[in-house]
Amino acid sequence: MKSPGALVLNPPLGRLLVVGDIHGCRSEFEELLERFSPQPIDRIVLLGDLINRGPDSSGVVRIARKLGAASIIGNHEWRILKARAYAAPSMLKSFDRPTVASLNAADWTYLSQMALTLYIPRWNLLCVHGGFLPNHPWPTQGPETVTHIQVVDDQGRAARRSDAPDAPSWAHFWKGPPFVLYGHTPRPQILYSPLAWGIDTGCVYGGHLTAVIYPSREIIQVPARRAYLTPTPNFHKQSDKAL
Ligand SMILES: [Mn+2]
Repeated sequence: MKSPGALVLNPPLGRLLVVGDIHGCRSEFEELLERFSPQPIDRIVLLGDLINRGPDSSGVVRIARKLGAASIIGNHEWRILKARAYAAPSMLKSFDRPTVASLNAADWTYLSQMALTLYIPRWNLLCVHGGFLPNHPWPTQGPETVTHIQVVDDQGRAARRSDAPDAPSWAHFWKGPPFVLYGHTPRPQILYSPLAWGIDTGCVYGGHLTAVIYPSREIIQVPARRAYLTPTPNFHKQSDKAL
């Protein structure tokens, strides 16, 4: 299957809103948009995992389409796109099935156009769903790495936090440039590293939906209406501290 493309953009004339993992939390996403109040010269970027786990995946995708938001591909979108491309429903997880059933043709087109990375050189800003393996040039890293990486294990490999709970976040090793905004690793608070901010604050687990506005770097956070899912034990664990 063809890898999603790397997007390089000029800064918008107005503001850029970069939104963390929404996971079907449509009401919280709508409240965030109300607070941001998008103007025609603004641009919206979603950091992937728009779908699954929460109450209204297709509703979130439809808002994203209507807004003309640029979306970065998350591991959830990558998996359902692969299952569709290979006509292999066995690749789906159980919670993918209601999502897949709810998507129309235009939704699939939107998902298939999601970018692997979004880079704005003039702002030295790079957006990605999961992150990057340190000590490898970021533009050469493919979807399996950048949509999945959470931590770096003691062999220097990309790993899930659940497989290596004491391993440091990839962001701990990130030396830039550029500065990275990422999601995928849910934590109760934003993880501020010197050159990377992790803004998945676990809305679907009852945390917050977080966004960063550029160039002001103002933060908007909307509390979850409720916990749609019980958090994993690692959610509240703060082993992956900033430098
Ligand atoms: Mn993810």
